Amino acid sequence: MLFKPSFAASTALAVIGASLLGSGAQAHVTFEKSEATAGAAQKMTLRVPHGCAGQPTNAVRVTIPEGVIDIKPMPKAGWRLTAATGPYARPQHLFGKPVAEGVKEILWSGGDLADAFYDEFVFQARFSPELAGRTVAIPVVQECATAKEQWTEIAAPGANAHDLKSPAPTVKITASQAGQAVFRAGPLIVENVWARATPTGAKIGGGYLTVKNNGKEPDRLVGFSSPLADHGELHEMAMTDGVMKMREVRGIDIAPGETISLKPGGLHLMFVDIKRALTSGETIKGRLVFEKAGPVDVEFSVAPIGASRAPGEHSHH
Ligand SMILES: [Cu+2]
Repeated sequence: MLFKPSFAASTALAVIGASLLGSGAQAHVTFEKSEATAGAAQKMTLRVPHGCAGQPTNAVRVTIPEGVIDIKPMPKAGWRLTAATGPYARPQHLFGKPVAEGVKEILWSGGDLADAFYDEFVFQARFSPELAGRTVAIPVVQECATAKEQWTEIAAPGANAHDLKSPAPTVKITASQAGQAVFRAGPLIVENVWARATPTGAKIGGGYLTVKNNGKEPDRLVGFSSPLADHGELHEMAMTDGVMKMREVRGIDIAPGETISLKPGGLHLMFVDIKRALTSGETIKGRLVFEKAGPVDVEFSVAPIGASRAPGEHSHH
């Protein structure tokens, strides 16, 4: 007489499981949302759809990668929560202040999540603006009595994560405002980084941005390079023989509290001897070098040929 009800119960569970997990036959550990915004606090919900080879899950261990800061895991009834901290490979910034260390691992342990059940593990995270445009993998390990499920495989750049057997859950980081990422070097904030598309056969291209100096000391932009150009130069526009022409300058000073704008018709970056045309819609890498703040890697959003402002930037009234 007990057989029938228990059979019915397990069938009902299977149906619940199927509706929660969709059609994936071998569901992976994933985040509920596949995208996150750079720079802002994000709620990250990790979905655990099954145990390890039939065993219940007793612990969930999450490794926090570089550039992911301001971590606050959510406590969970029936689980012990610990967060291990450590130094960052390079300093991050939070609310304009440098942060040298933070949570590197979250561990929910001492729980008992049956293989047939589903649960969610939640934490707050903030993704560095430098991660904008990238897909970040966050490795997770499920620990059971005598087995583990290691969701730690990370696709090589450009490779397809779908080919992995146990992929780390990923989240694609989108830029914070108007499609533009924010880059930081010490007290300097570099924004609105863009370039103009170039006609076929062109040897040079223009790059533009704004730099704000939030520090107390003056700094100076002294160098620019890009893998797409033989070399980079800093240029200004100046009157030569009654004609406005561009010419190279040694450096561009940024006083404390000042914001300088590099824009068409004024100060600008020059991609010199480009290896191919810059194409509207693409993102290209570059590096700025400041006298005090040092090098900072940036990404240029490429606007159409002859554009006067960055992609997504609105005109000011
Ligand atoms: Cu120029």
